[in-house]
Amino acid sequence: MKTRKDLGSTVGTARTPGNVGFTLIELLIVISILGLLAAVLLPNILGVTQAAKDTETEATMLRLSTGCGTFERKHNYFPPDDLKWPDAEKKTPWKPDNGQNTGIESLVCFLSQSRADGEDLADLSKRFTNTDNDDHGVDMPTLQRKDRLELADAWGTPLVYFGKFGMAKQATVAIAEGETQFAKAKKRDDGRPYGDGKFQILSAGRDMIFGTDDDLVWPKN
Ligand SMILES: [Ca+2]
Ligand SMILES: [Ca+2]
Ligand SMILES: [Ca+2]
Repeated sequence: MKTRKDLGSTVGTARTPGNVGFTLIELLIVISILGLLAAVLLPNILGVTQAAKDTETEATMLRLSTGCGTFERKHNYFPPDDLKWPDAEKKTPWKPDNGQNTGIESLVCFLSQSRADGEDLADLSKRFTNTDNDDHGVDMPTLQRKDRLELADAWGTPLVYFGKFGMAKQATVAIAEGETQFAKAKKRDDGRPYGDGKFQILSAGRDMIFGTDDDLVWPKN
């Protein structure tokens, strides 16, 4: 049986200067390998996450696009982007807008303006936001709330909706409370806007800045 003195001398032997040096080298090698692995794998992992957000955003756009189609079949025009019925005689019960996020607010509003034939956008509820903090002044029938909601992409930036006649306009987007950006309809190679003659839904994409290459657009032609 080893005495306390024997044990002490064994530990002392393990910590000779040579052994400590070797352990440090091993540690450095392990750290280098881990660093290398992180450098190789991290961009892939982040890339997959970003690609998933692209897909999620396009799914939201497709959902809204389907709503636009349903609306068009009933009214013979796509939802307006200015919170006004195209028929000037037709009065709206809601307040005029503050000039921010107007297009996407208008889309949400028109898709949910009628309990009888409106779209239930409840499946998109986690994408609802109100970065410009405004309200309709009246309840939206299918949503049953007054706040003037817009829909955000998977990065939390409000989407932009351009109607048929609004493609040349510059939209003001409240990307967060008190912080705005300007957005213009994305154009195809032939110079015409995507969704020409119909509507366009635009996301600022991964960099959360409008007008850059990673912007996502619907429809895709
Ligand atoms: Ca607004
Ligand atoms: Ca709003
Ligand atoms: Ca962008």
